[in-house]
Parts: sequence; structure tokens; C-alpha cells
Amino acid sequence: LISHAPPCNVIEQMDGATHVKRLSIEGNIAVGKSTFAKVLKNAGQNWEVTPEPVSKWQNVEAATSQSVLSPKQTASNLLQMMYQDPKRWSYTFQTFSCMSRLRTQLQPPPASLLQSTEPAVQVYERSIYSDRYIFAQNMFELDCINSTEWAVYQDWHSFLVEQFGSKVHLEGIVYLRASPQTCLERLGRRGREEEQGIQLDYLETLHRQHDNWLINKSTAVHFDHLKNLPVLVLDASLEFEKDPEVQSALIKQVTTFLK
Ligand code: DCP
Repeated sequence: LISHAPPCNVIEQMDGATHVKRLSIEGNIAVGKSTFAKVLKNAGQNWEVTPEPVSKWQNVEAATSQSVLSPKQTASNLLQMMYQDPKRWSYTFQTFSCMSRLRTQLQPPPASLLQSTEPAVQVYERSIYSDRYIFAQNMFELDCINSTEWAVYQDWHSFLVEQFGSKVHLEGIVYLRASPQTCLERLGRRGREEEQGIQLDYLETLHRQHDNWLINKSTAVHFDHLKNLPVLVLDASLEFEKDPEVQSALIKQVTTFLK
């Protein structure tokens, strides 16, 4: 297990009120972010997990309540559309996935966390930052988002992050890292239908994007608050789902990181 992180303070007391720290879990497709988020939630009462809104991307009409389907229409599965025709749908997908995540990131923490006298942490599966610096950027580099779409994406993304200010800031990132081959095996095992055409080379490019952003720090980020954000890199190559020993070793690293 490896760790490259200066610790980040978990809690700040302001006028006696608890400040909930916001942490995002990042990592390649199928590396095990949701599983790890559940492990963290079960580890302590003061951890709240905000899951990734994938189901919204699989049924856009239900998620937006913008249109009523006629009996002949089927729901739009934007995740599937993006994987089937990435040049046509990547920009639309990246817009919608980032908007749905922004909504969840803006929701206030549950009262149980706010009332807690113990250090409290809100955990997100991914963030509006990986949406941009991993996925949208990757799709631009793969020529699936054209330069006009990329300019438009960056413009509204920067505008929204600036407008929402500290409401969308994070205090730390946990990077779950495993080889692209391991992620491919886990992806096959979990069997999400839309992802079955994903090839190793796509996971390899995403792996590089994560390393460049979170380890090499060579990705050009546009927000000051992201530049010195503490990052904990965890080796997720061991199967941790059913191994309590590996789980507690990982939890220990996160707790130390947050002290
Ligand atoms: N996705 C994307 N662009 C984004 C966010 C996600 O193309 N901005 C895609 C990649 C996956 C699916 O959405 O096909 C979900 O991706 P994640 O890696 O975020 O979530 P997983 O469910 O794969 O995570 P894990 O298995 O690690 O819990």
C-alpha cells in the first residue's frame, strides 16, 4: 500500500459548528470506488457517502422530468449512446454527467453529520473535477469532443465552479490506483451492459490521465483550490471487497490522511 500524502485536517470548528470535510474518491473505471466508499461508510458513523448518479445517465427522461415518453418511445440511455457513438454523444454525455454531479455536490450534508461532535466526512464518488480533467479532457484528446465543444465545456465548467465557490471545493482526494488490466477484469466481472465494449487501451489512457492529474501533477488545472489539494494514493490492486484485513489497512491510511 502506498501513500503520498500530507495529512489534511478533518474538521474545523467554527462558532461551535461542525465543518464537514469533503473528500472525493477517484480512480479508473471499475477500480472499486463504490465498494471502497461503502467500506468507509461502514467504518464510522460520521462518514456519509454520496454515490455517483450513473442511473440518471441510463434514463435521462426519468432523471430530468423534462419530457413525458409516449408509449412508442424508449428512455434515453446516454451512457450507452456515448459508448456506441462517442463522437456524436460525448459532449452531451459529459455535459449531463457533470450537471447531475454538480447537483449532488451542492446538496447540504445530512443533519446527522452536521450535528456530529466527532470529525465528520462527506465522501463523493468522483467529482466535477475528474469529470473535466479525466473524462472530458480524454474525450477531447481522443477527438471525440471537438475543439469548439471543448471550448464551450471549459467555459461553462469554469464559470460554474467560480460561481459556486467554496460550496464545490474539496478538502482532499483519495486516488484508488490499480493497473488497467485489473480494472478490465473487474469491469468484466461486474457486467454493466453499456461498458462491455470497453477495451484495455481506453482504460490505459484513463489511467494515464489519473496519474498525470493526481501523481505527476502535470495536468493544467484552472482552479487555485485544486493546485495544493492533498492526495492520498491507495494501492487498490489487492481484492479488498471481501478481505477485512486489507480493508482495515486501507481505512487506517485514510484516517491518518485526515488527521
Ligand atoms: N463516465 C464517463 N465520463 C464521466 C464520468 C463517468 O464516461 N465524466 C463513465 C465511465 C463509466 C461510468 O461512467 O462507464 C461510471 O464510471 P466511474 O468510473 O465513475 O464509476 P464506476 O462505477 O466504474 O466506479 P467503481 O467501479 O470504481 O465503483
